[in-house]
Amino acid sequence: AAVIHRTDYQPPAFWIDHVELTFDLDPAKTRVLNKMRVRRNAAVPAQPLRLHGEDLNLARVMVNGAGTSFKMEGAQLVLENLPEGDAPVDLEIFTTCAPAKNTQLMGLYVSQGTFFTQCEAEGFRRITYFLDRPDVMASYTVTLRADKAQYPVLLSNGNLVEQGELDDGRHFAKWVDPHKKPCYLFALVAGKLVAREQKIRTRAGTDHLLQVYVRPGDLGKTEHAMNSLMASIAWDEARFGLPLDLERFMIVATSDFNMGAMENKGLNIFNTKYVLASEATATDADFANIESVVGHEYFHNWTGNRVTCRDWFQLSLKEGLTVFRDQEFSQDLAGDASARAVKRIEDVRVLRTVQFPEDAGPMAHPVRPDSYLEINNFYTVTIYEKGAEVVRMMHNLVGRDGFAQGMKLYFERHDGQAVTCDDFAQAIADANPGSELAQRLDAFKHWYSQAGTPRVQAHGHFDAAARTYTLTLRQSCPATPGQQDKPAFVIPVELGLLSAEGAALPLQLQGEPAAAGSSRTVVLSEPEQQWVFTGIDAVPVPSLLRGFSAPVVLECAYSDQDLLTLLAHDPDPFNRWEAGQRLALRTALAALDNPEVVADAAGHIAAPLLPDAFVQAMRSVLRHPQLDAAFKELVLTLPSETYIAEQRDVVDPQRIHAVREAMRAQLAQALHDDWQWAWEAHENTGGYSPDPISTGRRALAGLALAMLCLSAVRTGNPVWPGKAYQRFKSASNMTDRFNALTALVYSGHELAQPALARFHALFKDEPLVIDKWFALQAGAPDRAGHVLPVVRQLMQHPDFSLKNPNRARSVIFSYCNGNPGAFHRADAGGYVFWSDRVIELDAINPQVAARLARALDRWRKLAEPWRTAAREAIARVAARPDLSNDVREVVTRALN
Ligand code: B3K
Ligand code: ZN
Repeated sequence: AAVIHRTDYQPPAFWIDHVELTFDLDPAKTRVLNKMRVRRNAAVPAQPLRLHGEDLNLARVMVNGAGTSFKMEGAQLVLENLPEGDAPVDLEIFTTCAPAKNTQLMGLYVSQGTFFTQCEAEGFRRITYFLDRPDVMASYTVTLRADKAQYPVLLSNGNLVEQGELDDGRHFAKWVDPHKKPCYLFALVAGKLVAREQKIRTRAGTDHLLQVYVRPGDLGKTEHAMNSLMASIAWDEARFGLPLDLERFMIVATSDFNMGAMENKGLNIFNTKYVLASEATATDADFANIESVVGHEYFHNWTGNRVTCRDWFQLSLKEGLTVFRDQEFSQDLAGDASARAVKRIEDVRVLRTVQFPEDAGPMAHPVRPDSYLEINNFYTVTIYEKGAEVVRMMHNLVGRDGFAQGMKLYFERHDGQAVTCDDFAQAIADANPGSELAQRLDAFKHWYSQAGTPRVQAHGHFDAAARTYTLTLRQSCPATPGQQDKPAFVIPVELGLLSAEGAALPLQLQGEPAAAGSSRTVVLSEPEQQWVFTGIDAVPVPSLLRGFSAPVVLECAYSDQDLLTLLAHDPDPFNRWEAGQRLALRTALAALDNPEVVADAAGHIAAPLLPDAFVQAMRSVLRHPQLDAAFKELVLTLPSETYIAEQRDVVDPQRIHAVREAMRAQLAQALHDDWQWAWEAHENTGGYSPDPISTGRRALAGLALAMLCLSAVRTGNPVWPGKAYQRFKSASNMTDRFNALTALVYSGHELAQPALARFHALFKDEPLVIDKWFALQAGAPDRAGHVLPVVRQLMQHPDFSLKNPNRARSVIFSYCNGNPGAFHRADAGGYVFWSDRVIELDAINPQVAARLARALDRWRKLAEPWRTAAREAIARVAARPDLSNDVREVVTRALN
């Protein structure tokens, strides 16, 4: 296999205008008749037609109704003798494939007796020979034929135009998709499914049928998904003027799916995890995820489907933009400024704990990558979440209305086309002439081409005599693979200034007529720049990068007192939270460096690490009369082990775990009475509703209970574990029940075992809940190395299966990717386990294996003995001759 380079892009030699597909569906051998109308692309020199194919059995090729000669070049089917000239040619290709054997879940596969497809990025070639590239857009007519008793529901993209009976108990359905689309958006589903249906009339007055298809027993869990879909449709119309362009919009859920969901035109296919929810089986987080994933896939209907990517290097064109849109959707639905900020903090937390490490590791790549071996490896947090940050910066630079204008221009120019990230940025800038974005567009686009997380160093200088405060910002960006020196980024820094008492100060820049509001954005576009604020009477506390206005690491020599001031008074909730995180991080880093801080044999650090002022500040937040519970929960949650590790050049994962656990235990004990108050004040949220206020209350109550159990275990007091067990048994919703279970398991109390057994018995027929049961145990804090044996045992459990991605993730990923304290064992047992699973999974499902392979991305940072052991484990995987491209690319990059 060869590396593909962005700059090698060539337009296709042929267009495919129309496709007529006929499927005879059979799990062992499905027959696919593909009739295509192709024509030469007159803009490029004449050349043979090369069609992609993978794992297909080719039976017949015909050109304009007659047999033809062809040859195979590797997996490609090459037709050298097509008629010259630009008259359309009718090509007919007949192949078979074996869906039941398809464990990769790419192309056509069977899940629990139902047929599904997944074609993005390059799965369509596993269904038929085709020009499997996103810039070839065709209209589709699809006929599905199958046994009626086993496959009563037959779905494909677009509109159902005909259906009827065939011989031998078979039936058929014919679907026509009126919209041209790239083949990665093709989908079919066939099986025993039932649908929740909803008819809607949009603002524009058009009627549509919405359907959510699930397995028969699951219909009762589809209400939230349907509500989320209706909300998405209304939102896109209201905020961006983008209407639903289909008579019928379908969502189908499957329990075997490689990722979250897929935006196939008019026929979204979803992982059940992002569709099914009831208060008894799904947590608040599940409800929120469903809302955002349903929104995300729906929003792709315009950003991705109507306007798609020219090539896969432009993936963030649709993904970054659509993540931005789903984030905004969730914020708009959440309501007030506080709820919006909570969502923003959660999003930034993901960015910083997952994307920042990616951007500093061996897989670092620009938002628009330059090369890849396997495109599936580039469905990353950089393409998605950093890509969304890039769109957010554009949005903030041109303003909300300006951005809406830019979107309008983007669709005016490019509807029905396959375009590039440049086209998008150009449209936003052109719609906003004179904006900061338009003025610096070329430099701004470094965000697309340069990998790595920029660092911004801030320095303030107060001049009492001149009554000025001079802010100096300096930027740099670490080298990343293939990129040493990088020109300056365009970095919008939203900021404010506070007095020592926490009052907002005027933000009048030297030379400006009058003070603007109490928050404004300066744009750092040089390696170093200064801003002079006038009319400042005392040393201010700068509140920088408000709302996380750019995806950078901000370094500022804050005193503890500065941070306490920000934590208590910053009107920007993001920075208020950030101040608390900085204080906690500071303590963690100091403890890591302090040789006097030592853990005992059990890994416990007894000495108090957190200063009184911090504990006091946390108490004030917890008891604050105005702050929302959701926000309090975020502030009272310490930075993750992964985030702490990222701040270090050399990482001792065990020590980080011990330090963070000690900080947690201290907070648990020092605030015991406050936690008790928090639990009592928030535990009763009344009837279940997944709204932000009740969600926040449950989150804070859950944290309080966890803290109370933690300190109870340390003091030997049985009261709170007993209460947690009662709550676990009596809870009327999954959030409260699972929080109580988690409190018992994480604190290591003996009641955890009976609770786990009871939980399994209660939910043995709910696969998504059993996933939680597995994940909780594999992700639990390690005590004397107990987690790895537990994980090995869990893999022997009758409910475990490596073939089901959700289940594999719930055990293996929760341990390897989500539990650093347990995974990084000094005896290398975690790494050996990891390498075995990567190899095992690769034979089944390379995409899932390659995700797991990323667990040791940051091995170079590890202290000994972990570093050597990790390198050996990666080398062990790399030594396998038969690896997929997916895993090969990840381990090769890791070792280079
Ligand atoms: N576009 C799909 C992701 C496809 C991943 C293929 N390996 C889901 C999404 O981003 O909406
Ligand atoms: Zn997407």
